[in-house]
Amino acid sequence: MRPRVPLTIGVAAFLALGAAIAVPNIASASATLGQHAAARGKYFGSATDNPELTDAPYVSILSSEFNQITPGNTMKWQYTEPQQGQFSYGQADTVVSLARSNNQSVRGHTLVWHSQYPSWVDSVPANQLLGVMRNHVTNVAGHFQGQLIHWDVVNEAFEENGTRRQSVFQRNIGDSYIAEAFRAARAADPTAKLYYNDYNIEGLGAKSDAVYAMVQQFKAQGVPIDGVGMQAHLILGQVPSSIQQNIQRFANLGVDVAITELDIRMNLPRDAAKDAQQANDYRAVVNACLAVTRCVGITVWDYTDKYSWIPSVFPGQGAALPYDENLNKKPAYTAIHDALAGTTTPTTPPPTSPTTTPTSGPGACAATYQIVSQWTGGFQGSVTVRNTGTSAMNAWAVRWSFGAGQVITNLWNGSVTQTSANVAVRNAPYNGALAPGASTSFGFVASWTGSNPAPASLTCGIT
Ligand code: 9MR
Repeated sequence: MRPRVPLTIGVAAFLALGAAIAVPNIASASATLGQHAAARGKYFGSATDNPELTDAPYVSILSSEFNQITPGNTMKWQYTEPQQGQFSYGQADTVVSLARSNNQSVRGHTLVWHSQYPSWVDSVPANQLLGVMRNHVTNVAGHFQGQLIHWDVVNEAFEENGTRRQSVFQRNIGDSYIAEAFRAARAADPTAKLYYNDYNIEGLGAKSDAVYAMVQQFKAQGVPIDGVGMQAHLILGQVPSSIQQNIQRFANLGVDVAITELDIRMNLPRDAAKDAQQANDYRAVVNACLAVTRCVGITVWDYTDKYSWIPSVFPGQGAALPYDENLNKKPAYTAIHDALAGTTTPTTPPPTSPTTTPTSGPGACAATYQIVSQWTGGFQGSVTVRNTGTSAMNAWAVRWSFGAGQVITNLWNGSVTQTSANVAVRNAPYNGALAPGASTSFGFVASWTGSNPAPASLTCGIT
């Protein structure tokens, strides 16, 4: 990657002054896509798939560059309910726990789709399919309850002309199947935001009009929809010019929007001109999302050409992602990075050392506070909670007081309340249980002005 000019100037000025403070942290100057997105109140994520997780260099970038993960396949019906009533979550759990260990949020993909479902579904009598679909949604969303930021509840239910796709669900249940799936998902996981997800709805057109009309109707009827996922499997040079306007019109209906499966394919082979066009295209998509407050984040459909789905489905096309097959960054990466960085390029180093308050005895725990990255006006923090006692814990709570007006804007892997300076974080439903010696962590993004000292002390306990 080319050196960032502001860093070069900053270091030179700093050296010239001969200041006697710590050298700026180089890592903060070349912050990750996830860190820059967080600084803009959004996420930048990647899809991944279980077979790729044996590729250590791949996992290293996946784990560090992105702050959101989508399992590309293993939450789909064919994996999660391969036989009727027999649920299987091992592979999806692997992706979710990897993401959690890296402080990344997870989008659930997908509960009801006309593709990648097991053949037994086709044999369910028509008058039983609604119950079968509800049972699937209830079990799968229930299994991951509290662990996901979003669910793609229904995927790709419309044709290009805006009519309903004649899937097995549409044919046997009728138009109401989408609303029914959303209701079942809300009941099973009240904390995940519920999305309708589709492709070719990034710009204005017949298909996005049909989705728009559905969302409008759901809002009027009280059907629990929270967001629209625009997949954005795009073609080089063909980012719809109306993309920002289209995102905004959905936002104006009172739903969030996410770019869920972004890739921009080209006719192979790559060359410099195509790479430059692709960089422009990625920049346009990122800027469109940044321009709309309710556009909450962007996910690339895996991050490297090594694992892209494109060449197998579109022969002769590919090179659609921001890293090449050798995991090298392409011009598209730099374009995304710089668009996300905007005016908030991190310039200040993480200023603090971790603060730890160990305690001992039954039910005792220790909390360690760390600033992961910091930029003008904001920072990402992480707190590790360790059971330092001799018996298992089922719940924990960590408290501290911010010393300089910091305010948490987003926290994951825990639930937070902040009353002026006082912060209390309790475990999420899935990370309260800690054996003696075991630890877990939660992450957060917060704002700061003036200075950002670490809290003087933290307390950790079971209530
Ligand atoms: O990336 C997925 C690929 O590994 C699968 O073979 C394919 C099967 O259809 O599904 C891919 O992901 C799709 C996603 O779930 C929905 N939108 C289109 C994506 C590309 O096909």
